[in-house]
Amino acid sequence: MHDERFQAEVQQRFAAADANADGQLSREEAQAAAPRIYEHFEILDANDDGAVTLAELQQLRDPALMRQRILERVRAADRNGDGKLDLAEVQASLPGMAVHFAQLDRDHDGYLTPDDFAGMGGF
Ligand SMILES: [Ca+2]
Ligand SMILES: [Ca+2]
Ligand SMILES: [Ca+2]
Repeated sequence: MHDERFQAEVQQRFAAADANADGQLSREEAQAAAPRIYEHFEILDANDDGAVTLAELQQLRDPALMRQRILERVRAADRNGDGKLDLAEVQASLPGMAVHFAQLDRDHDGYLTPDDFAGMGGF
């Protein structure tokens, strides 16, 4: 929370990726220049408006909030309600993450669970 160097770095990377300098990263901007943000776009876009702002990134540096947000997202994407996400569910709701499904699925059971997201962050 008080890591100023980290903050400065995030701000710098954010500004570099914000091609139209509107203070928000669209999905396209993130995909082009901020792959780590793109991968987690739907989670980082806390208000679901299709754009990630610096404020949203900073808010989710709080591990407790991040965890809560992930759980919220997993629940929303989990269409068959089995508590985990298969590739089809991820593709439908979290397209940025679908690209890295195999990597994220750390225990290789073909599903993403909240535990698979536990090490996330530090983007
Ligand atoms: Ca932008
Ligand atoms: Ca947003
Ligand atoms: Ca499911």
